[in-house]
Amino acid sequence: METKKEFFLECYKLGIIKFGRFTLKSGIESPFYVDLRPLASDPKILKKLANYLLDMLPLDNFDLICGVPYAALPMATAMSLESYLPLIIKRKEAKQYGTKKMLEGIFTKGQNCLLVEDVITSGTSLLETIPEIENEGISVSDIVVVLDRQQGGKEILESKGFRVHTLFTISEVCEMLKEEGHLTDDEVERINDFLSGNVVRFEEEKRLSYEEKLEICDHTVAQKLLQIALEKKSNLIVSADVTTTKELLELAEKVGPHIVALKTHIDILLDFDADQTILPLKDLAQKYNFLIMEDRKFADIGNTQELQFAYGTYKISNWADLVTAQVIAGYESLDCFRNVGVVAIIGMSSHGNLTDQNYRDEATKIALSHPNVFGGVSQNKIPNELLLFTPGVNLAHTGDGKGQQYNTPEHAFTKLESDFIIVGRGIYKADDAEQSALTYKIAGWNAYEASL
Ligand code: S5P
Repeated sequence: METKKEFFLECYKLGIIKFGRFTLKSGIESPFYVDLRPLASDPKILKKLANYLLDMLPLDNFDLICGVPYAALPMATAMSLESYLPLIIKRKEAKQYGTKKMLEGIFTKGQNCLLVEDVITSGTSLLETIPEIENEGISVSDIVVVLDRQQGGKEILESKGFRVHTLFTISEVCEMLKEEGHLTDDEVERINDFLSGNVVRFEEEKRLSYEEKLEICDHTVAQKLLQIALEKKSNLIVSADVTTTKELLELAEKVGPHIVALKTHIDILLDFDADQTILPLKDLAQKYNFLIMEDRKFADIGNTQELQFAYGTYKISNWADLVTAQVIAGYESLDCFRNVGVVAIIGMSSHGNLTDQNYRDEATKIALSHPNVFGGVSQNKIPNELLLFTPGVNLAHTGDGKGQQYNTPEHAFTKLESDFIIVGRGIYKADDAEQSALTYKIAGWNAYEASL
């Protein structure tokens, strides 16, 4: 014979209880979350559940059975099928037309109805439901509940004269899960704390510092960027979206001392020339100790990207330390980026972009697993194993009228736990680009320190 515990563990496998940190409807933070609806999707379990519930009850007392909508409806139906107790259905809202009835089915005044509820917390929803049934001339004496969250509901109903039969209590369930190794002592303690009415404090997961990131990010380019960040006390990348070599080099000269990397869109230069553009840029990178990040956002099949990376006018593979790449063409499309670090485009900053949660999740999986990738561009948090680059940063504007959306350095470091901010027009369009770079550098570093 299966024990009650074995039965519960079968139910648990359907995902009916989750542990972690949840905000309840009331705004209270709870260390667990219960949703018994999945039980109805497993017919064998639902049937067993019905029999467990029926076994606890003085069945002769009841003429009818009714579930509190919606989660308990399939439970009450299954119990009716197993016991031949006639089912009535309680509406959530009265019908707008016709009879305006709250109860559907066949019943007569004076009958006694067994009420079925999936979870009882404070008891409020039962206290609202019972009068609606009683208004139809039907009496309620007993309530059967699958799980008691032990937050006072059972006691309130009992004090009003109802008999409340519960199959499981949350403490009993936690005990069983602890015995099976699904919960740690700490978690059980926190749950008990919560159940005794205390506000539970969740340990905030701390963002990682650059020193800590150095321990876990082993790509050589990631290591270099992190070391430069620590040496210069900077997390600033300037986006040099200028159209002539002269402007590019002048900007690099001005902002070089304050940045970890200079980001280029090399194909917007009107006068690109490997000797005139790249050689002096490389010298400045060495002089001021920054890396060169070509924001090419590759987005093609591996073979084409390989050609775009190493051939053509720009021969990016000859000079870039890191490049950006979409991951839309899949894992193998990234194999061609040898000898550089790749920053994957996971989420974009522009209004109406298509990088929704599902896309970002899939892109993150590729970024995490590909050895050439050490970071991601995103407007959302990404896993600690990757360095997060956040563009769309501007202290003076919230947008550019062309779809770009801006946030502050505080937002990037505190909300997104970003590692590097990318600033374009906020710096190269400023009257004094050097001064502006310094402003963003200080704002970025202060925001990073504040976020630790
Ligand atoms: O989602 C993105 C990704 C990138 S790399 N949003 C972006 O704005 N970028 C780049 O960051 C963009 O191509 C530009 O070079 C820079 C932002 O420039 P700004 O002038 O708007 O600061």
